Amino acid sequence: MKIKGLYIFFYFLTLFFSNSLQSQCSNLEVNSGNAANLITETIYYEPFTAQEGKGAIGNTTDLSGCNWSIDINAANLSNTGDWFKVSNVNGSERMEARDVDGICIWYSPLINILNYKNVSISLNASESGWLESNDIFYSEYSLDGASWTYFSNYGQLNDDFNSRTVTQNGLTGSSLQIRVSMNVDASNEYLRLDDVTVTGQAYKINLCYGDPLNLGGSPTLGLRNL
Ligand SMILES: [Ca+2]
Ligand SMILES: [Ca+2]
Ligand SMILES: [Ca+2]
Ligand SMILES: [Ca+2]
Repeated sequence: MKIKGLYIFFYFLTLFFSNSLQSQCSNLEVNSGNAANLITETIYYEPFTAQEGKGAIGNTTDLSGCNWSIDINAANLSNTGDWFKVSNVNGSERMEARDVDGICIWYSPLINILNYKNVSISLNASESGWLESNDIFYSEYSLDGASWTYFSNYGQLNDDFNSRTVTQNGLTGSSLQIRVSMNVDASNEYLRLDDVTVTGQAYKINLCYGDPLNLGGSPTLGLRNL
């Protein structure tokens, strides 16, 4: 009778622990295959929503509340009909250049991309009016503070390009900054920037407390002087 009682005790003990372990680890999912846990996340997105009027109009600049900046030192905004500002175009706010007579530059903030691989940038470039070859829309990035580099797809647009999605893929580093240079020289010519987006891939995995995780590499043995 004693032995039978012990069996029943261990049976319920086993039942209790197996149930509690199951509930603890219900979120554990193991995927096999190459890079199965890589997911794409949006790191930075600028749609210029609710920022109408931010930027420069004539000789007045207002960037309050913006995390981006501009440089209009090379431009000539001679009256309030000349601007490099956020405008509402067909219901969507965009950064817009009109009659600026010199290079205007839009700068993104410094974007932290340290924990991501395969970082991609995309932005929407568009124009309106009859543009010429000296009306330009250049998109560049700087990785880890290095020199400015044109996006690989449509990094240098000019003349009547209509609308383009400008892209750069496959970046890896610590920090990223984007700048867009525009120049148009007539009041019926417009260049517009919208939806600046940075995405990257990161490893995501849920682990239960006590589960082993091998991150690769060789373990090293440290000996302390006792
Ligand atoms: Ca927009
Ligand atoms: Ca002007
Ligand atoms: Ca055009
Ligand atoms: Ca022109």
